[in-house]
Amino acid sequence: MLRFLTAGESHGRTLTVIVDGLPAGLLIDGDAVTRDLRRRQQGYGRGRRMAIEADAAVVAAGVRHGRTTGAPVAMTIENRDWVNWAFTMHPEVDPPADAGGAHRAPVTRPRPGHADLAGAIKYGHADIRDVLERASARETAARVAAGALARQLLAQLAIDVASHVIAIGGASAEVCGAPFEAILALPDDSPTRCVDAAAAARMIAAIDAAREAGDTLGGVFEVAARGVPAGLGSYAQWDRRLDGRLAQALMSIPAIKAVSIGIGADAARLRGSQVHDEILPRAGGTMGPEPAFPAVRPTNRAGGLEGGVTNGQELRVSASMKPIATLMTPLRSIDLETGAGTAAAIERSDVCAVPAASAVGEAMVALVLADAVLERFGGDSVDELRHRHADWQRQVEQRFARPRDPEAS
Ligand code: EPS
Repeated sequence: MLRFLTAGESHGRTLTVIVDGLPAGLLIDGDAVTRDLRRRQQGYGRGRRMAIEADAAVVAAGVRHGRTTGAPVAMTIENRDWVNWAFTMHPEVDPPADAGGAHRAPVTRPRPGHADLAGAIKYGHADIRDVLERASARETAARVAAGALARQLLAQLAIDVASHVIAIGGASAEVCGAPFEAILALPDDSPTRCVDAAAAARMIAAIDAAREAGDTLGGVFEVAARGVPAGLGSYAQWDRRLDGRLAQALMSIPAIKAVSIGIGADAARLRGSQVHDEILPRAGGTMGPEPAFPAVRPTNRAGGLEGGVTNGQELRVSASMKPIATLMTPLRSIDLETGAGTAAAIERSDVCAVPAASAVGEAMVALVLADAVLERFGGDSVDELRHRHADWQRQVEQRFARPRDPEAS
């Protein structure tokens, strides 16, 4: 089982992440981890925090001479901004007055849409900073570091994960069908991560208009995975269905309000003949490219999952992100100290973070797929995992290599 835990606050000293269950012998590409982290910092409409941070992960455990040992991998990500918050975030009961940064007043005016009010009620906090520091989207940097390791494990089995943005506010691209290669070709510093240039221009205009109005925008991103073996997940038990596990992983990203598998909610208003992907014989019965399969599917509206199990098609899952909760033209709220009506607090923030969220979505999908691959094939070392995966592929080849003789018993 592959698990990960994160710790750390947005303006604390560091973020920390522990990834448990990686097989031994995986050569870790640190530059690739940094690349994933930097991609999360990109996106038109990101806030000024991104000019402060240059996210990179320092490996603190579980890796020796570049390779995983099978022990838990621990990584830390420095918050460069900590120096400006050291007094506010100091762990000591009486922080030294010269610890660093302003001596900030408690936050008492919850922002509608963030965890502020619910968190203050739940944990009994008088200062909402004790909520927002952990609820902040900053935590997703730790998930991206963990996801980068999962991505590198999946690459050992020729499984690739990529993402693109299909809508920001009312500006949307062709919803389904962006080819995987076109998604992969998006530059890391793409301002919108949208493969449709005309839609990307509309997205940027929508972000500019929202900024001008002191408002914010959300949108929709899709994560695609190629080379995913059939048979991951199971319909045998509710919590083993991979669609549910992927949905939970994506829903857990801050600000996500809906997840779709394949064509998602559109399937509810169409007929079966317009939704289900037919199964056609592969021409000549020969085995085609990965996955080794006798069948071809002319469509993939199911997004690579049927019955909670991968079917060998590309995985396509999308997530809908609500607009950022901090508005520069704040909405109405109350002051928790007095109960009086007032404007919500204003924290430094983004206007739009959908491209960043798509990078987080990739990480979460990679983590779920890596867990499902280890669950399906096992292996305490990467070599063992690779051999077991190759053996399964050979079995599928043998089983389907020739069209069955209808006369055969
Ligand atoms: C973010 C870090 C935060 C925010 C933003 C995204 O840093 P700071 O609070 O210092 O500006 O910029 O977080 C949110 C918009 C939010 O609502 O949590 C990040 O690292 O992604």
